[in-house]
Amino acid sequence: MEKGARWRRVLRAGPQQLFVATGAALAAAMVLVLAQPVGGSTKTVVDPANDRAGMSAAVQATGSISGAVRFVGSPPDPAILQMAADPFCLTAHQGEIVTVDNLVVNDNGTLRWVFVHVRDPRAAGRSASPPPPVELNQVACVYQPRVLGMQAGATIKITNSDNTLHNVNVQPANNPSFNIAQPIPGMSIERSFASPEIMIPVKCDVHGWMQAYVGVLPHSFFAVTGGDGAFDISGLPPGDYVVEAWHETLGTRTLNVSVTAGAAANADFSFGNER
Ligand SMILES: [Cu+2]
Repeated sequence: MEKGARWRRVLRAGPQQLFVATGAALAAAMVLVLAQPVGGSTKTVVDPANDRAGMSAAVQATGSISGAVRFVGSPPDPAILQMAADPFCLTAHQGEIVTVDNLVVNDNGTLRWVFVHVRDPRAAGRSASPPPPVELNQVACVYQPRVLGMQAGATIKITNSDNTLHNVNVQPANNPSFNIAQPIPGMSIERSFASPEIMIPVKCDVHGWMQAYVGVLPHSFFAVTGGDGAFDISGLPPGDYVVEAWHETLGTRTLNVSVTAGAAANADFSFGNER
């Protein structure tokens, strides 16, 4: 019922009903007053009957893992991409030098496109259902992004933003494969991967240089490094974890990390061509 209508009905009511309505309003006001923090601090009262396995405490008392992924040594000169096979791709990058981005060393000496994830964390802290959707786009004959993470069961939307033919060729090891042509700009498909898999390669058979990787995990504790090479994984229950950094040409590195509540544990990875 609309709020005003309810009060109009109350005002038209007799003294007895008005007394009941006023009493209910007073009780509601008292609840509001009692719910205010006392002495400037907020205290959450947990009913033990509804707090099976201490879930409320676990949700509140989390920590994070953050760090950077460095490249040690002299980065190789990146190879230049030849896009002449498709005039659309060539024109889209007119005046640019496009390099193969399978090993991108940032200006600060860190690595881009590293998939960092927590191996086998405990069940606590998994994200809500359904997990958030992700997108993979094909723009100027390059995948955006090159590396992305998602949760098992989430939707991945794959779009062709180009006025040329791409095909999305996905050949996972633990999930069903698919190979779909997208000849028209704006076309998109939506898929999902039920099983965790690191990493699922995505490629285009029309443009041999087009390559992307999708990491699928049963939880939300992952990140992909960008132009600053840094990552931050939050919401972890306190405990000891193995954190893995994956790079498509340099392999994987692992670190043992202890997470405490309310703190950021450091995990700096190093890859390189000098060991
Ligand atoms: Cu393509």
